[in-house]
Amino acid sequence: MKESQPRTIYLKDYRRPDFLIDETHLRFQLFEDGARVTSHLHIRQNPDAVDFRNVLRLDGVDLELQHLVLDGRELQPNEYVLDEDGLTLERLPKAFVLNVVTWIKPQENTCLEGLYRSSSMFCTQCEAEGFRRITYYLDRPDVMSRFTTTIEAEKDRYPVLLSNGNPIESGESDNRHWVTWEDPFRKPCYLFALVAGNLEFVESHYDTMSGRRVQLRIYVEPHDLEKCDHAMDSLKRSMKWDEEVYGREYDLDIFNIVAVSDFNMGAMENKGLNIFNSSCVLANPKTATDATFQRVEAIVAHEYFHNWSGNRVTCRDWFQLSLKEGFTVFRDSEFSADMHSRAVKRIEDVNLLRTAQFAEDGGPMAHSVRPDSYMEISNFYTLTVYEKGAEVVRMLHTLLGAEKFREGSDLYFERHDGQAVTTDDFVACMEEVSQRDLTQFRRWYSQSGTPRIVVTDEYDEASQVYRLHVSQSCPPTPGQEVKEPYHIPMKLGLVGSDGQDLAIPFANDVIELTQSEQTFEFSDVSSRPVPSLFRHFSAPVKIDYGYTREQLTFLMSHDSDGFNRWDAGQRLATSVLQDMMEASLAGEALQVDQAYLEAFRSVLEDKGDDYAMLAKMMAVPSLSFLAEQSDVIHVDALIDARETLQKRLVAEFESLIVERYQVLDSSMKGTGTDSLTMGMRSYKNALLMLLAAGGSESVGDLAHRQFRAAENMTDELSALNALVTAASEQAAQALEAFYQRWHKDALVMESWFSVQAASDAYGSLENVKALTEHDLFSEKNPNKVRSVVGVFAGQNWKQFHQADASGYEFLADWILKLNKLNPQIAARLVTPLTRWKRYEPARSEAMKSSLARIARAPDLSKDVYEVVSKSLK
Ligand code: B3K
Ligand code: ZN
Repeated sequence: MKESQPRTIYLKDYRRPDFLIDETHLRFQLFEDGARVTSHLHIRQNPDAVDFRNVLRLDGVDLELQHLVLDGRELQPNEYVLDEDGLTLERLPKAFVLNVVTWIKPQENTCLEGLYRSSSMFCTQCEAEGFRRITYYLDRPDVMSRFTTTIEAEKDRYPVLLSNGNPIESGESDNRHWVTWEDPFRKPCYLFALVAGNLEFVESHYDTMSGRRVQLRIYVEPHDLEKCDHAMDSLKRSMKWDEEVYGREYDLDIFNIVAVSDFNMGAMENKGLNIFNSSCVLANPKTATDATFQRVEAIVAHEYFHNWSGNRVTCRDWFQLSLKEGFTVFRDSEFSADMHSRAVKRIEDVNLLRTAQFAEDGGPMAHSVRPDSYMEISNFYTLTVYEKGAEVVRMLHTLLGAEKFREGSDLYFERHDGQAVTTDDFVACMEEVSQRDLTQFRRWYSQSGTPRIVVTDEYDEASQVYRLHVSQSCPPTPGQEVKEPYHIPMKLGLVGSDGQDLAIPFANDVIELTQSEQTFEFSDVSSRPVPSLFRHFSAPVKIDYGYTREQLTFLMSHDSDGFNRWDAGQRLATSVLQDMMEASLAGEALQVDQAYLEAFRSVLEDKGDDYAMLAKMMAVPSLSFLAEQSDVIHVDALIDARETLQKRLVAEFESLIVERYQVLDSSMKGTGTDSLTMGMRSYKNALLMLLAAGGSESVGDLAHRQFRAAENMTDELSALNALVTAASEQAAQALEAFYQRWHKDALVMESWFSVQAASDAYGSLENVKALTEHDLFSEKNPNKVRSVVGVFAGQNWKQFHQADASGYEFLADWILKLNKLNPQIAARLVTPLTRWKRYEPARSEAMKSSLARIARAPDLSKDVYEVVSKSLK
């Protein structure tokens, strides 16, 4: 273990800043061996500081300080204190000007925070604490300043020079040129951005609701110009949606997006200059799958929506991260639901939540939506802060109704415009407009863990009374032994034997749970109904009601709620699979329940045209979902049960599946990306994948034909995936053909890497190691690391969990390698190992010892140290 542990930061220690920075003038001089950053800061004592201390502590990491000038006088080294992570000045006047000159080395910056190089460009990433790698500054979100930025660089290499706001001046001399940008909006430094490179752009415009014309540009490397249209259209749709649904209008005259190939996350909402991981913005049907199209649309929307929920109103401190992220995820998710199928979007979101977020909430890194403490804030950009945070906002929407919720959001934006605020401020606005007491509801922000709801019911035929008994509890999580009851909206349906919903006496069919145990009584119920609980997944909880398989098949075909129809199918499949796992553990023959086969048949025979939904309905629950449902994860039994089920489905229904596949395949060609066409493709390819996973004889030919005839990446990649999954004869040849066709396209090659890393047959440890040595692989590129190492550890259950622990050791080696290069990515990769306590003893021990080996390594980054040390507790 590290000798000196990283410091833990606590929410309870929050203090207002003692100093404010009204103006920030920056000058960047970019060179091939480094960059000089000159800052000119107008600083003053904060009149609202509590217990003011006249000590100015500026954050700064990996900077070479060249000059420090206070009100025109160069300071001598004995007038300030410089240490590893900052600079301290004392006894300062009420207001003063500080000039700081630092020299930094973007070329050597592999952590991809601050100013760094990606391909031939310079770019920045400052959230959460990257600005301190650029210059000494008050790097905290509650210090908001007006920024003016001048960028100076060689003209030929870097013809494009961008920053936030509007360009106001430019000039050139010899072979260098410069541009000055001014951002009229005050902002925290985490929203600062700069890009310099040899870029080209696609341009369009948007006329806002008040009639202002906004120039829209997407900057990319020249060879990516033909991949920008979809992001541009998505941006315009987002701008319109935010005007219509939230009354939010864009506020600058320019909105720029830049695509960057080396990026730690998806994208970043810098004011007026969003920077995107190229994989989350570039798409055309030839090179990107439908799933990518939808992801690009959602992320473009998400970053755009941040202009209000994040930028105009920002976070007081990083514990409030969900203030902007939870709200913005809720906003982007509703946007996608409006653009496509609401039920399908809900299914996808809930799938992610119930597998990955529930696992996080039940693991050693569990934290509340508003965490109480952290060592490294980068570790808290989590599914809990984002996805559970969005569910919490969704529950407010459900409790208040759409109209009051909109009133609350209007009040929030109006009251807090230009401020850095807290999640409490957000809830207070909702409270005020609805006149409701949301004190108990606030526990969703402060308590971690997934609540469990147990429902039992009784029906009394004589009195025609039906009762639901509902109890709630929440298991202990690290640092939180005891939980208080939550305020939970349960959207309920009671489905009568005729398949119709009974009328129930609750506004919008929402029952509010507030106590540990409650009973709800319904009168005049003429026969026993089937309860449809938490429709549309109205709360992020685990639901325990002893459904019979008959009730589940009944709900699958009769529930008026699309999400719950799908969920009934998943529950049925899960319960069947659980029986099969038990049989596998007991060494008995694995039986597939007839009721499930019949339900599956009816999905296949459904002639409706909601294809996207049918694709979801027929999906066999994933290994990760099944693992999350298990008390103890028995890897072999899990795989055995799931594989056996898929084989049985194919054995039983092969001809029907093939027929459905062929009808769809022949009725759709081309590259359309409308919802209906994408839905058809997803269903068709889900059928093909089932044939591949279930050992169909015919899949090799079908997939190979599809592979050769494909006119779009969805069909091409699905066919390749099917061939690889089925380990068919044609697979090796198809992988080679795909490589030949696409090796010049970095993003397409990421899929080529993942398809192999995820496969039993092609993703053996040996092959995966070879992939990491491939010419097109780079350990410095996060997308490549994720597509090989991340996919192997997260999706290739058979190979990653090899009984000899070789998969775990391989992952540990990578974590240690990346610990130095890119700590953020390293810490993310630890996730699969952190779940060691959930596994059967042998694997559990092996995972733990790989973690312990990481923990013993010298010089662990804060990022990795925090995750590993908490996981070993
Ligand atoms: N706000 C950024 C995430 C920054 C992550 C920093 N480690 C992207 C987003 O959520 O929109
Ligand atoms: Zn965000």
